[in-house]
Amino acid sequence: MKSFGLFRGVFLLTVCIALVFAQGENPPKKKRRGCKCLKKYMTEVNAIVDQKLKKFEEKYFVSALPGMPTGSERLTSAADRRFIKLSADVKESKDVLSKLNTTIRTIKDQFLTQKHDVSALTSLLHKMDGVVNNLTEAVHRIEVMQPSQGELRMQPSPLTEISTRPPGYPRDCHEVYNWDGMKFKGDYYIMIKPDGLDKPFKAHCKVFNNSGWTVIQKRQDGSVDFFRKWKEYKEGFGNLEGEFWLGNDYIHALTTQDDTMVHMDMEDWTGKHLYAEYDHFSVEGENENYRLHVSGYHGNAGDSLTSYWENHDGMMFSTHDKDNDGRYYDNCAKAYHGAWWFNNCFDSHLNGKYYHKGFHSNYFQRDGIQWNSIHMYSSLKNVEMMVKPSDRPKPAAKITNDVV
Ligand SMILES: [Ca+2]
Repeated sequence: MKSFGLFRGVFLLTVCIALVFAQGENPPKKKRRGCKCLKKYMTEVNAIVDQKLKKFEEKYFVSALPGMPTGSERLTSAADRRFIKLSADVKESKDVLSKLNTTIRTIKDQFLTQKHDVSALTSLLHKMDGVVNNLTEAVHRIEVMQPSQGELRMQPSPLTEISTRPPGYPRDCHEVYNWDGMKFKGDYYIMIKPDGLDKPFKAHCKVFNNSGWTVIQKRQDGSVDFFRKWKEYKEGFGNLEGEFWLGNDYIHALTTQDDTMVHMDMEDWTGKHLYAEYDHFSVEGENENYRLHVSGYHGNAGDSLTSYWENHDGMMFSTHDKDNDGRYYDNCAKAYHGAWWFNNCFDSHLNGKYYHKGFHSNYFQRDGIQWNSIHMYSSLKNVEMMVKPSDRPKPAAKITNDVV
């Protein structure tokens, strides 16, 4: 109130002084009217100022804050309240903005830090996917194998099974699998010691079809020469992680300690995967020239080991430096660049020459990796031979009517 009255007084005095000076600078030609004239001017100016202030109040405050007191008091209180409220709003908004700014800066820092690790995280996620898949498979297998409550009482506990595990090296890969040493599908490299051997050797073990298989032969890229001598086939050659022949002495030990089955995985150059499995497969010792006994074919590759046309069952092993084959006039190993249980000469020969793209140098030569029921005149791309104890019953002994 006080400040507004003072303002009006100063304003009127300024107007009067201005009028006096204006008259002094431009003296009228007529006679001066004196104090009456000044009083009249001041009254008129005062009326104009009041009118302007009233309009200002009505325009900016009365309509916005109805019901408030009139006059300069209302003007001041309304303006103060609005100012205080606006100040509070601004302060609150500033606080909110400050917090938001801090949060955004934190998120930005975290993003910049994590950006460098995105590729590593992606790789880790892929690996975790693989682990999760394997675990899912293992859980599924456990669920399938889980015995009923009645069976559970009859079974030894896992602890008992572990305590009965024999000391020393496993006899083959399947034994490791049965000890739960190979939980997941894939390749393993394990020291094994079949019966009859003085010392262990490193084997390539493979898990599939809920079994642990010992790999005895592998072809995949032609990196290893298979045209080798008797001694090399006896002891084995190549690289377990690439191409190799395990060795006839090891194969003999593996296939005679238990009734054994063999599985042959094959792929041709069109990408077709085929397999042949024989329920009973054994190889005699060196003194019998590693003679082969094989029977019980099943699979989708066709039987090229015990076929009518060229039966390899009962044949001895032959290399180019030791001819034990069934062809009296020729050396099959030498003629077909490999080593096998040749008859006269073969219906299958998985140790032949590796031909990239499968074509022989001579169409009729047939010295490649052959399984005739798949292809007669082209060589295979990938081969894997593996053994495990047979889960099929042995064939019944032949009944004879001989009179004793
Ligand atoms: Ca011969």
